[in-house]
Amino acid sequence: MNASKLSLLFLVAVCATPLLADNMSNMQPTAATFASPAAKAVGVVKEIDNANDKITIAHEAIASIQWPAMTMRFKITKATLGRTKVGDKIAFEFVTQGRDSTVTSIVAAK
Ligand SMILES: [Cu+2]
Repeated sequence: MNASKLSLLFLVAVCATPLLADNMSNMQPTAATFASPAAKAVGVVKEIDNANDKITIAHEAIASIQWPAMTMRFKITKATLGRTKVGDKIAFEFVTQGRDSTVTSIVAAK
């Protein structure tokens, strides 16, 4: 078998693997399957709802996803929230899935 046949076989093997994985996971889509790519934004924390794992952020316009500035609620885990408190100015990343937007990271902003 020559080198080009070998590399073709390799290519076929690599391409087939994700298809198999997709079929296996069809019955139970994960969050990652439908989530948009992470968007970055800057805003001020208006409210933290610990009981419901939600945070309200007055965020600036987000050009990458064509969102205007607004105040809205995001889902957030306590681990991601960390020591964030009301009044903090933050730079954060989030993903949107259906009607839910979930904050995936937060750092203090100047
Ligand atoms: Cu918004």
